[in-house]
Formats: sequence, structure tokens, C-alpha cells
Amino acid sequence: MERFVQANPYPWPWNGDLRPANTALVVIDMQTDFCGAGGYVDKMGYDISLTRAPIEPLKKLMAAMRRAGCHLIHTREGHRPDLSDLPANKRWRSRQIGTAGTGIGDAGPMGRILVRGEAGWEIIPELAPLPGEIVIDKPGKGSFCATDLELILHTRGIANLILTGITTDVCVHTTLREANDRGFECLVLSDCTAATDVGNHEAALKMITMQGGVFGAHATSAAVLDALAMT
Ligand code: C5J
Repeated sequence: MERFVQANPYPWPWNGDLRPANTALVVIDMQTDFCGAGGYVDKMGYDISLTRAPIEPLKKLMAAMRRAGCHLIHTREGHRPDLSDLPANKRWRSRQIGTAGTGIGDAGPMGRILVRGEAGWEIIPELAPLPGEIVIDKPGKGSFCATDLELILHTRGIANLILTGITTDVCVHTTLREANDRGFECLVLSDCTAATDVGNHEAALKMITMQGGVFGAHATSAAVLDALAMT
């Protein structure tokens, strides 16, 4: 039996093959550095109320998708403590904004910014992974670059990815594009994602709808909950 999420620009997934076994909720970078006080985004001077907005809808969605038996995959952007996986240009750019030239790898209120093992790098407690859920550590913006995510998705028979987290225009979009080019069917949730700029969030969603759904589709978490109720 075919099942779809009401989405824009087409009912998702394209083939109606929506089952818990072939569907993963991907929660991208809900780390203190991106949405917590004293973290990287806060330090750059952006408004963290924007990047915190997905927390409540995500909590509800994660609980429902766990109950339905879907796969949950979490990602964390971060670098090795010796910074051997931090490109020099990424570090340099990150020091151009915010206060006192502090950037990725430097000490901040929540420890060294975006360094694995530091307090700011941790996923926020409200959305902490459960034991047994996959956590992908990624050095880049995309979740496929220099990680084993693709292998895990193929091994588990996952075809459908519901992408959430932060930020819509950077890590979510880069992951979306990487996944789409690899043949995964992607849905981005408008209320479970956010950017540091509202216009960028809206533009990132609009981009998905071009060319008949050039990267997939977008929907709300309520539409996913409705579809799950039917599975
Ligand atoms: C950024 C991310 N924005 N998680 N990272 O640098 O989107």
C-alpha cells in the first residue's frame, strides 16, 4: 500500500514507499555550539532564538518516529582536538566574525569551539541520542563527506531521509544535496530546521521546490506525524 507525506512540490516520497524500515529521521548538528548560550553561533553574534526554534517540534517528532520504529540518525560537526582535520581556510574564515578573532578550535565559554569532546560540541540534552542510535561525526558541513553515513544507510536498507536540524542553508542543505546526488529521497521539515537568517531559511526551502523538486520536497512535522499515524 502506498503512503505519502503531504509536501511541496509533490506528495513525498515520490514512489509512495514510506515504511519505518526504509525511512530515517536525520537530526543535524543540534549542538550547543549552534543553538546554546555561549556556543559558536552565539559568539558570532547571531540570534540563537532562531536556531533553538526547532527544539520543541523536534522533540515531539523524534518521540513519534521512535515509537513508529523508524531509524534515528544524529550528526555532530566537529574536529579532532589536534585540528588535523580542520582546513586552514575554514579556521581563518571562522575568525573573521564575532569577538576577538576567536574561531573554530579556539577557547570559548563552552570550551574549544567545534572540537570533539568539548561541552559546546555536545548535542543539546533535550535532543540527546538514545543508546543504540547512530551518531555521525563529520568534519564538514555535509554529513556524507569523510563519514560512513552512506555505507550505514545502504546496509540498513534506508531509502528515505527526513532531514531536520540546523542550519537550513548550510549543513542541512549540504547534506540534502549530497544525499540527493546519491539517489536518496529527501524531505526537509520547515519547522524542524532553522538558519541564522530567516531569509536564508525561506530561500533554502524554496530552492528545493524548483524543477519539480530538484532536491526532493519540504513539509511540516505535522504532515509527517499524519503520515506516520497511517503506517
Ligand atoms: C554551520 C551548520 N552553519 N551545522 N554549521 O556552520 O550548519
